[in-house]
Amino acid sequence: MTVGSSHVFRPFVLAGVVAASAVGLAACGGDDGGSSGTTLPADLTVRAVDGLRWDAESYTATAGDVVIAVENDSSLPHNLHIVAADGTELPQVFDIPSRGDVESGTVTLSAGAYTLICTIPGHANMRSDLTVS
Ligand SMILES: [Cu+2]
Repeated sequence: MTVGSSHVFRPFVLAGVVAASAVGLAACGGDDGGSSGTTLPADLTVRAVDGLRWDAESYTATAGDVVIAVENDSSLPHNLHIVAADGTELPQVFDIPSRGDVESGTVTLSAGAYTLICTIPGHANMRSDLTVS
């Protein structure tokens, strides 16, 4: 019986020392509790008011990192979505479920025209312009 020449070589490659696991945890914690302060250091404040509307029909901001504070000064829950002129919706969404809620965050905006909307059913009237320059 002839066994074929099936020499299996398993070359061991001694690759240097495996680097120890250096896992860097980047923890970003930045939730501010409901501080009862009134004035937030925001570049742009958008307020939902009774009558299913934002407190202004148009807003302006300066291109770059824009700190936006969204306040609920109405009796209904709202959210704020930012839609660019080409219809693209920015990933940041501000939820303000009840009166007195304020949610703030930083959004990087380039110059252009945007629309601020609330996507809650029946709130289609909540549309305001945001001009970034
Ligand atoms: Cu709404």
